[in-house]
Amino acid sequence: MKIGMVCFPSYGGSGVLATELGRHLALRGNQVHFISYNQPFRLQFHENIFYHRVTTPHYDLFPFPPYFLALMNRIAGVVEEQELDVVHAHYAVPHALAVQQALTMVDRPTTQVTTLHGTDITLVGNHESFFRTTRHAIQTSPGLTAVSRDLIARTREVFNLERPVRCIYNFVDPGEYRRMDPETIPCRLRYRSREEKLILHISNFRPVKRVTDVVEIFARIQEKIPARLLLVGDGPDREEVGGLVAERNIEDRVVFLGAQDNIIPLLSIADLMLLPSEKEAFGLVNIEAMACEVPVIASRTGGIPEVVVHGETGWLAPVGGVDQMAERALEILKNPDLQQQMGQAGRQRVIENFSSDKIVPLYLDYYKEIIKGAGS
Ligand code: GMT
Repeated sequence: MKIGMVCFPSYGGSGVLATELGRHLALRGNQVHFISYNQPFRLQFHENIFYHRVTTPHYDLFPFPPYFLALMNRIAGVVEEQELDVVHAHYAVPHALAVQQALTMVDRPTTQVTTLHGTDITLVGNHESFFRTTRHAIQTSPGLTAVSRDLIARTREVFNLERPVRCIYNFVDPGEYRRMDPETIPCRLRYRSREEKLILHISNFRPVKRVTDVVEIFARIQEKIPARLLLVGDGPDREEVGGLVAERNIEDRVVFLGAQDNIIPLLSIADLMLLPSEKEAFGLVNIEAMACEVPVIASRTGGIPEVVVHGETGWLAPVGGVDQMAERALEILKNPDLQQQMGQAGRQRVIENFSSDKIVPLYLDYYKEIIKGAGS
């Protein structure tokens, strides 16, 4: 099959998911064409993977570079030149509409699948500036998937949508995401001493992630046991988080690592993952952690309860419940057997439900179903 992938190339769950999906489809013999303004950051070479850059010209008349027009133009060109069977739009805004409009410009029966990732519905798509276009694009996309059952429910609620939406969860490759022997990781003792517990948070530091809650939870943990906090990622709340770390007087216990490409060594030296988000359609980072046998403490919101099993692979608590999250964290960190048990249960859950072997065929089957529908 020849598949177009339209996604954001930067750090962020939807881009990572699209890139990994493209890679696994290519490994299965499909030809995959990425179309974006930059090469997706985790994209590796493979003979079945192609990258088509979208360039937006600057012109005095345009106060804002018209990326949407350039993107549509590029998609239409690639569809025609490469004779694509399907174009997969990741993130509704603006990709769903860009693909839809591009396909009206070509003389081919190429069809479209759109995947909703979360903030495209809960934060961006429902903004009054985008509401009508987002609703129209997702209403008319031939194929529509969402990354959790909760996101499907939110989409129906926000857009008053009745059309079918297929739930296809995020995935990881458990062959790649597996706990390395911590003794083989050179940076291990740089971030923690042997007596200390290591708590990890990875995100884009947007307000929706509530990274200040991570600091509050950690401040409570380190009062009771020797521990360090490793913060991976960067974004708008970075300054505020730094300020809170200073205010709580825990600068010597917190390490800011910035955005990182390879998080497997970091997951492998971690004892616990914290994700206290306000909203989270799925929480890709939770399955990355679980695959590396790291128990997760997260908020009971969005699609997280479909992923993290309360009391089995970690603990869930209400959004903002920092005291409760700190108590649950201490329960795990003070009990190595429980930590190991939850870690192993997490990995097993990923293998059974969120592995590339289980999920990638679901996308392929869905493409075939939509292509067949478009041809009939
Ligand atoms: O919030 C992020 O981490 C980035 C965001 C994105 O669109 O890149 O992630 C969304 O898509 C991921 C992949 O499907 C999901 O795992 C995340 O839960 C979702 N983020 C939110 O809903 C806040």
